[in-house]
Amino acid sequence: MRKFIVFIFAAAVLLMSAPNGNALLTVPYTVDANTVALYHLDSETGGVTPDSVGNHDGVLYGNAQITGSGKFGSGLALDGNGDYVRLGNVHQNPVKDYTQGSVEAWVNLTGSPSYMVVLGSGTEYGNNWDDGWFLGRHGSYSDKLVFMIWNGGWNIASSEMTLESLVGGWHHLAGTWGSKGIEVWVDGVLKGTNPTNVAPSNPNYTTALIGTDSWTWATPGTIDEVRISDIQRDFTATAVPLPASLLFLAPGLAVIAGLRRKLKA
Ligand SMILES: [Ca+2]
Ligand SMILES: [Ca+2]
Repeated sequence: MRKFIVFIFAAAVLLMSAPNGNALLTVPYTVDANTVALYHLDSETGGVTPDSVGNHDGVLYGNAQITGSGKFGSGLALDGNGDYVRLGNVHQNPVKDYTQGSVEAWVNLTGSPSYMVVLGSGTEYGNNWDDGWFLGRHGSYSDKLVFMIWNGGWNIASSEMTLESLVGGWHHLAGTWGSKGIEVWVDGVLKGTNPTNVAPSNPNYTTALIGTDSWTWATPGTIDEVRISDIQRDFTATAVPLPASLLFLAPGLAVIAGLRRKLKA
C-alpha cells in the first residue's frame, strides 16, 4: 500500500512537470497588455480586415483574399505577386514602446523566392526603403530565413534554415528585438540570435506590411494569426502546469485502493 501511494504521488509529480507544448502556439491569441496589433485574418469587409486591438485595421491589396484554409479558421491567401495587407504605423496612435518587440505569423508557403518578406515595415509599398523590421529572406545576404532590424544598417539574426525547408505545411515564424538581442524563432524553437540590443531607428515609419515590404518582395502562400507586441515574447515549448486539483488525485486513488483491499479482505 505504501508503495502504491508513492507510485501515485510520483505519477502526479511527473504529470505536473510534463512538457505539454506551448499553449500559445496551439490556439488563436487573445489580446493582452502587450499586444500592439493582432490579426486573426478570419474576415474582411470591403477589403478591410480587423485588428483585434482595434487601432490599426489592415487593408487588402492586389489579389489578397481571406480564404477558409487558415491555420485557425480562415487565413490570408497571397499569390506571390502584388498581394499584401497594409497596416499603417501600429506603434503610433496610440504610441507604443518601440525599444523592444516581437512580430510573428503562421505561414504556409507555396514557394520560396530569393527575396521574400512575411512581415516588414518602412516606407510605402513600392518606395524601396525598409527602416523597421524584416522577417523573411534577403537574397543579397543569404538563402536563409532571417529576422532583421534596421538601425543605420541591417542587424541580422539568421535561422540557418532555408526557405525551401519551410515550403508546404504550416510554420510559426517570429522575430524579436530588445535586451535579449535580435532573435528568430521557427515553430517554437529559437533558431538564431544576434546579441545586439538595438531597436529599429525610425518610430515614425510609414507602414507595417503583411506579406511584403517596401521593395514589394512578396510572400507566396497563406498567412494567419499575425501579432505585433511591445515585449520580447518567449515562444519556447514550455511545461504547462496542471490544475492544482489534480494533486488530490493521489490521495483519492490511494483511498480507492485501500477500499479495494478491504473489500478483498
Ligand atoms: Ca485565422
Ligand atoms: Ca497578385
